Amino acid sequence: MVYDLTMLKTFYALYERKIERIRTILQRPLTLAEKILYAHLYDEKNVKNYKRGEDYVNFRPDRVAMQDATAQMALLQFMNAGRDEAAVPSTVHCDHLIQAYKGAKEDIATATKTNEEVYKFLRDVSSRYGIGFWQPGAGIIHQVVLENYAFPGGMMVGTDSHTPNAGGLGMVAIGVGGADAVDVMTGMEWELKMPRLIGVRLTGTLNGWAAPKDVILKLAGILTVKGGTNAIIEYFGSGTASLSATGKATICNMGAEVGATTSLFPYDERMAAYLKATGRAEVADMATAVAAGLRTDDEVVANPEKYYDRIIDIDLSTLEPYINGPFTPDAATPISEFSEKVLKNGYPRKMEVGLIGSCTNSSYQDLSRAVSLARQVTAKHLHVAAPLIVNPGSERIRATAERDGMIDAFEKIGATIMANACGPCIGQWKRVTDDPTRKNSIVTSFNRNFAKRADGNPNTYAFVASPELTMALTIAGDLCFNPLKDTLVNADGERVKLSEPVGEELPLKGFTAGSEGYTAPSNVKADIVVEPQSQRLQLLTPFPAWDGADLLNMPLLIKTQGKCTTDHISMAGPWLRFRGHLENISDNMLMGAVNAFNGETNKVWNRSTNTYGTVSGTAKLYKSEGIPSIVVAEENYGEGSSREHAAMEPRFLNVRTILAKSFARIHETNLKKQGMLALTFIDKADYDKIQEHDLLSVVGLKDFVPERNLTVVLHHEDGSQESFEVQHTYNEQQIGWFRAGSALNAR
Ligand code: MIC
Ligand code: SF4
Repeated sequence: MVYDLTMLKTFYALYERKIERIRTILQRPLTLAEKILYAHLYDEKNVKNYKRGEDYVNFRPDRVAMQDATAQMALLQFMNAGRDEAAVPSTVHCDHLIQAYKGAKEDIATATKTNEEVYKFLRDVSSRYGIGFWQPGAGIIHQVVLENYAFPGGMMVGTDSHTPNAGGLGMVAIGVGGADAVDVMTGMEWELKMPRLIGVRLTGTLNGWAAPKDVILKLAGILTVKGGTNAIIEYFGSGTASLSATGKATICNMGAEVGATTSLFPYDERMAAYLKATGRAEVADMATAVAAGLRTDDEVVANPEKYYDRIIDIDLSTLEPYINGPFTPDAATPISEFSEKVLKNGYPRKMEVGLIGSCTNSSYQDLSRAVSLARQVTAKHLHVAAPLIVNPGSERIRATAERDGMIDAFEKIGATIMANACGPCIGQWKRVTDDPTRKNSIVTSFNRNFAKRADGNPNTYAFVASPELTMALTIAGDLCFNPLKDTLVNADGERVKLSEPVGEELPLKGFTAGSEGYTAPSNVKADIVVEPQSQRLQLLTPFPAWDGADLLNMPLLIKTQGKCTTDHISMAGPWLRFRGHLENISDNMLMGAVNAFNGETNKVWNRSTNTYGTVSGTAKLYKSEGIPSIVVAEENYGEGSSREHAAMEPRFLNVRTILAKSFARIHETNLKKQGMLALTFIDKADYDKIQEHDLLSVVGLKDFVPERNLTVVLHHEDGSQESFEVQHTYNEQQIGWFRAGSALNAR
């Protein structure tokens, strides 16, 4: 057993009384999210009605999870925080650094060699500070958390944006940057703006080709990539109980794609069944005993308009399968309209690779439904037109799928089974292609499809769909194929139809453990050594404190145009190897962002040399001259990942301010934590006033206080000036971080 049963016993023993007390003080019915949030206030004395979307509140999460690509920076900061042991149960998961190429066995062997130094560091630090360690190949963080640690009513933070996956087991699980994880691991209060609540009412039951994934694919189209910012999406209504726990997890996982703080389902029998199947019958019993406290109050469900900030209805019975993309996860299209869209927009029609798995969609149910289609290939004498890649989410899933003949069925149709790791989902994919300059389409059961994400190729059009639809399109090799109505020609020249996918929610014979790959912390207090000449790891030097002056005459480093996700700011793939080395990874800063003045990437005007250069090279030169610079951006800047490198790199290269039309939640917090100024336009049209050769000043910093605007002055090249007010969301404490140079300095 890897989870802490004693902790859970105490938690459930106190839970009901806590909820009663909260209800008595607040004097109103509660939604599930409210119950869990208020039950985790840092100081129980502080129960009062917090204003959603406005008040900052301090919480005390139960757990922390970190994955290898973000854990390095999180732990480097933790090591500077002066604690001897993590204050709450915490785990590290080695999943992002394994490159998918030949198949699981070879790829893990290669990764173990190429990442030896990093894995050793993570293992040693984990052991030293009482943190559980999951080795490469054990599985993807969110799947491993769901199988072992998530519990109804709990609260956790994870250094990965898809941490909300655990909402499938009724846990408030929130993606954060490493500095936030350090707050929790040091036992300090963890701060979050009280989220707004979006209620999604599910009715009916899924049938046919529709899968849980389609709920969130449709919702992404409704909410868009920023519609969930600073909100928790709470699912309620009769339809919730018809979805498996893992299906719920898929839906919660991808809530990250609409920017939601987290997503949450009420406790039910499907969750209990999953807990039991994964060896946690005791947790299921304890949760069942307090079940009412793990659901939204009936009064809320009866009058949701009164209690949620927004309500969206989805009828599962009529839900169509969706395909979202390319380049953004909110471009949602029902399958019935997809082929028309493909033809109209000239998307490459040939479907070149199908990819199944990832943290989003590798449950037993997902795999078994996809396998039911794979089995039809042989039975109906079909031919699979595109290569198939499968990344199981965990060793437990892989071993069970192997025992039940599913791996074999995939392999029979030519699939390559990759490691139980992120792989192609995060650009760790050594894709073999005849011509990378050719536009090409891929379909994945993953969650994100930003440009260049999977294979680094801007010519790849990536679409996300359910595993079953991904499988069907892989068989057809044609984006215009609609398995609900179209037929395929088989080897005998006959027209055949794929039958609807079917599958088991949970393995009838139970899960088999596989070789789990978990190392419990030893707590041997050995010194952690980081070699000064290492290219992979670098100890952190604190950022300098604010010098007390306004930020004057900053050159515009880049004015970005359009989408600027964390993949644009700090690319993953080959750069993941520098996630523990701030100086080295800073060379990728903003290399994917489009310069608004020339439409190109990584080509910005350098005022010191009057030539064009890379973004990081230009910033580096300014830094060497002691000049701070500024970045200007459009909507939802920093969308996507929790990687705090996207905030630390600019800070390291002396960028002092990001001025955007809006920010994604995790990224805005990351910027604040690292002592940056994250400002937003009040009048978005002011973005257009900024010219390529401008110098920008931020004035009013001596009176930097919450809720008071600052002023930006533009010094144009012709000597004229313009100024406008900009706003910020810093509270007292966060202003302290800015003054101290970072949150870590302010401790
Ligand atoms: C992602 O899906 O983008 C990642 C890679 O898992 C990131 C974390 C990272 O950048 O390391 C995330 O989602 O937070
Ligand atoms: Fe890994 Fe992809 Fe999941 Fe991120 S979204 S944790 S990269 S599998």
